[in-house]
Amino acid sequence: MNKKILVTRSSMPSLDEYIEEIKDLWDSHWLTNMGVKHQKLEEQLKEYLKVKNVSLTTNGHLALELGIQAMKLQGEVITTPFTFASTTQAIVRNGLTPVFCDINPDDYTMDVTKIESLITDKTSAIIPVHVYGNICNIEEIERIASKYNLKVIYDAAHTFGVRYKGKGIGSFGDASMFSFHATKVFNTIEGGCMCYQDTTYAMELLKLKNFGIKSESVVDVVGSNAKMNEFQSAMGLCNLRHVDEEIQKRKTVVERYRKNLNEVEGIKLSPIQEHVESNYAYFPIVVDENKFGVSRDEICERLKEYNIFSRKYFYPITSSFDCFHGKYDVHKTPVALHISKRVLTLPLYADLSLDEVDRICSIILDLKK
Ligand code: T4K
Repeated sequence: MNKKILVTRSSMPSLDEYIEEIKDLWDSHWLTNMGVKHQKLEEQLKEYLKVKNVSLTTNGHLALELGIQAMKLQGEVITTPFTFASTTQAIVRNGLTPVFCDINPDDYTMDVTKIESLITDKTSAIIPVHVYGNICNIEEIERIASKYNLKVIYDAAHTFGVRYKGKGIGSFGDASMFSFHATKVFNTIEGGCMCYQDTTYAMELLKLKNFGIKSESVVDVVGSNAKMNEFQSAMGLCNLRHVDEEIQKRKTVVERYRKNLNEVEGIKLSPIQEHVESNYAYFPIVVDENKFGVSRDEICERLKEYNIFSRKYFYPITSSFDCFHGKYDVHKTPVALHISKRVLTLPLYADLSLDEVDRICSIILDLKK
């Protein structure tokens, strides 16, 4: 049997490098609660991500939940159902109503032409998603948000290190959440952060991620526990030293996929966006069964026969999840519904060899009718 190839594989520093990084934790016995490594990683990330403020969290999801709380959002939030469970659940778990905007069929981000018609007097914010590393139409979202006085929090889980017109992608909107999960371009095992423009959120986020504690004797908000610990931060400090090299390697893998699958009838690739320095986070293909001859599901199953595990990110769309008990009409976002039934993300990680990419592509191309 061929070696198992999963959709991704965590980037890791050498064991020696990690051990070196965590050694001083045995001297200090300081393991969590915003320790030295946590502070150092926040500083380094500010610089790397080209953002004003960074607040580290246990994971990306909690960053999003706490970001929503810090901004005291209320009522309705315009978002997209073509995302990971986290985005929609962060909104719902905060007692807010998600209002689903469709996506555009080219890059799968929020269709900005549909936002204004969804705004009501209850709308407090827009939470768009930079999906797969494709960035949203930032300028138009900014225009709409300022016209209607709405907050914007980007789910930037997929866009670590992405730059737009030379600026860090996390410097747009009021805030952006990055995920540092094991499956992401940059990981802290689990982890994440909220980047934000307005420095007054600093204290709020600090309190929210630490039980609302303002000082030893004052607890003035109902908080959570979402602190990144020192071992996670140490992993981040190590991985950050190598992330540029990792992104370069991913680029080579993506270019090989593009070379092999470009202009295959019935297979659509993500666009190369203008003014964007990509991080090559995911490699989605959208399969048109009528033109390609077999469906997305058949490709996924055939790859499995070869021990290759692609994934249907993002299927089903979040608005159709059982936990929402049919509350949302999935037909109001027909493009998201359509793409979710046809999209397949192919294996992608820095050390995926070009031979393996060629093999994956030839298994797919052999299916073409
Ligand atoms: N917003 C968006 C748009 C997101 O995509 C995500 C996370 C979030 C918000 C929330 O951020 P976090 O709170 O997670 O920081 C995975 C990840 O768990 C999840 O973080 C990620 N999105 C999502 C797209 O993918 P699963 O359920 O597909 O994970 P799993 O366990 O099936 O792993 C996928 C593959 O990754 C495995 O086949 C192999 C590889 N892997 C996995 C793990 C756990 C590794 O190489 N190492 C590992 O430790 O959700």
